[in-house]
Amino acid sequence: MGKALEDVRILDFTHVQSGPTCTQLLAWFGADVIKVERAGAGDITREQLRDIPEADSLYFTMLNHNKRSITIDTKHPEGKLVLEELIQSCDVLVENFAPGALDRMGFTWERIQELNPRMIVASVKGFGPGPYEDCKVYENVAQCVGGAASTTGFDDGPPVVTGAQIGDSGTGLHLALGIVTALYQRKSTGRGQHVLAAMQDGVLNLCRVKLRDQQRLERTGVMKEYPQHPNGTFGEAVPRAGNASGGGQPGWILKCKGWETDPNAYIYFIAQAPVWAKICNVIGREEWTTDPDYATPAARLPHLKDIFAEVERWTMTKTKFEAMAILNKYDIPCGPILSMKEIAEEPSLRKTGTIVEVDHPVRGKYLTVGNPIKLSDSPTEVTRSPLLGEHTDEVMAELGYTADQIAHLRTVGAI
Ligand code: CAO
Repeated sequence: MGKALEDVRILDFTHVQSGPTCTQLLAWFGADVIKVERAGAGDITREQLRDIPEADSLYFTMLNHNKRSITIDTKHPEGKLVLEELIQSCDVLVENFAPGALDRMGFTWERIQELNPRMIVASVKGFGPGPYEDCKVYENVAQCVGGAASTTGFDDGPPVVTGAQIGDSGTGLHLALGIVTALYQRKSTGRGQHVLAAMQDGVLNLCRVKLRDQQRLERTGVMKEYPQHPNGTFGEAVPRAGNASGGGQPGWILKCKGWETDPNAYIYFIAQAPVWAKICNVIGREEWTTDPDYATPAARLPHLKDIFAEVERWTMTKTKFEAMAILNKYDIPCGPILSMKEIAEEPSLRKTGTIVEVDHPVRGKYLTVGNPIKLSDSPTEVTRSPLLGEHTDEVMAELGYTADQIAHLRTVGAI
């Protein structure tokens, strides 16, 4: 079976996490992704957080599957010529260098357009145009400036960053959508364009509901579904909501059997209005279905803490999986808090290719997260990440270089 993006060639100038997430996804959809790295060094993550000496780190391998690696010194005059040929033969250039780095290399938007007017240039930057556009940005900085940190954590504690890499991987996903959209538009215009995904914007997009709440707070002065209601106070800005649900159905994390020793013996429980009567039955509080203080969603809002405490008395008598099985029988939305160990060992995730075991010539077998997006006509086969410069000769030969020319470029340090 063919692949959705099999005609697309990508010049992958990305490093660390945000850019590589994007190009890995495009590679999984079938694009030929050629990763350009510096000889002798490569993407800095090859050696970061190493768990096996001399082997590419899991940080690198898990973000660079299905790609080819070519080494080029893009500041060497002869290296620049190779890069120019690659620009002429590719459809998309993806980069997440610090602001201005591509220009300093001599590859401005104008120069790239001169070389290949059909080229789509896609960039991740920390910030969009404005006062901070020249700043370098990493994941947690993006979470802080995009509204995630100020709205995560508990009201009586400091801002908290989340383990979900919404700044890096989240922005990589946004960029991938921008690239595919630009490729689609190129079909009618014949022209490339610049695609920018700023990490601050990507995080803010994922925190959209909090800007919703900011405006609700300004209008009404209170947010009745937040744990601060009815006993706490609200300030000028959306407060941290603990584990409250971001949607219209109240939810909270509750202890389950074994919580005293197992840090993940918890379940997320949603007091969804349509199944309120079933909830009352399951926990043995049938009278709440008719009690005017509990019978309607609005009446329940000031009592959410009591309600969750009562449900927790029930969940503490069950393991998280027992509670999940019982609650789902009654269509009551909930979810066990799964540890990474439990997720890694979950057979159904292996079956769908969401967790994949990959073999690597230096590190041996390891687990990775496969393509979370499943296309019925473009199935993903996850292949290992490339060794540094593994495909330099192959790609150079495709560009028409002879073995002697390749040897010369290697001798002068251009590749
Ligand atoms: N040959 C020669 N030089 C190369 C090269 C190659 N193949 N590849 C990269 N370089 C050079 C760049 O041209 C740049 O040189 P100058 O500073 O002289 O212009 C230099 O390597 C370093 O690039 P950088 O500034 O991007 O890297 P850094 O480690 O200093 O910063 C990061 C890293 C991530 C903070 C920065 O790239 C950034 O802000 N990127 C945009 C936002 C982003 O993606 N952040 C998330 C990263 S994932 O957590």
